[in-house]
Amino acid sequence: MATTGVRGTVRKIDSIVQKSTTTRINSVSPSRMFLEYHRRLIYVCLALHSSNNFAMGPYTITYFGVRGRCGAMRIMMADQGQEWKEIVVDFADWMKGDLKATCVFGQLPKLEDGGFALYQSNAILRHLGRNHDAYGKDGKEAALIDMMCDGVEDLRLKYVKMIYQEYDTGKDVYIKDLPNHLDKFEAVMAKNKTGFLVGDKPSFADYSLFEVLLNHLVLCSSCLDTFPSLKSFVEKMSARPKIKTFLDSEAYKKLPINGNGKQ
Ligand code: GTB
Repeated sequence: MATTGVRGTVRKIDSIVQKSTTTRINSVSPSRMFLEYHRRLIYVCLALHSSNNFAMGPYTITYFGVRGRCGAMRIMMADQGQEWKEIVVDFADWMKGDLKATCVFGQLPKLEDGGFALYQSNAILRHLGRNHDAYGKDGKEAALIDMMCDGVEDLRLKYVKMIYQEYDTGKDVYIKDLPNHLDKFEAVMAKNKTGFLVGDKPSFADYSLFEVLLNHLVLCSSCLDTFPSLKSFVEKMSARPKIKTFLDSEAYKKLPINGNGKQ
């Protein structure tokens, strides 16, 4: 992923530099032109580096006062040693509609990275993955990380549907069926042997899986008992010093998992 990003940027720089060199320095000698080309390339690189293309914080999350769709990104930023600000939106204020009207899909969360605004929690995780080198070492790892993130999203959507739409009638059935979903993650985790889904360090998909598993342990404390690799994954992620500090913080503990109080 990083390679693709750099290649894309280099192509962009090339086209900018080519335009400027052909329009302004086509009357000088080839050697002078070569030097001028590279001088301008460095200026463009510096300009891009200090623009939003390479922005890495300060981040601001705008969301409701719950863990919900922001749990994974918060854990990821904490583990990466990245500070962020929170704008907590009161649901009654949200219902007035003014903020909703400004959101691309009429929903939160929103992440601001400097002057760059982004919606959709998984797009935000990917953005953080790119910024913090948590998106695999090459294109194939990045594709596998995308696949695992989409797998976590499928499970998260089932969980959210049960929580918000059928908690009283569907919780027991959901818990009974849960092993049929967790076994897929167990198989991937056991096969990789590094303690992470893909590669040998945490990716944004690991943070997403970790957070969804924490929620499931609240729903059913024994749900990982038959999944040793997932159980060990949760224990090791929870023990990472910056994650531990975050999970132990009042800021984290005071937030309900979901917006309707069910968990
Ligand atoms: N695909 C999107 C993503 O991944 O970011 C889904 C985002 C989403 O569902 N956002 C919900 C939202 O903005 C909040 S998460 N809802 C308001 C709307 O659609 O107008 C679920 C949620 C619901 C209620 C509360 N609450 O009452 O505090 C908190 C969170």
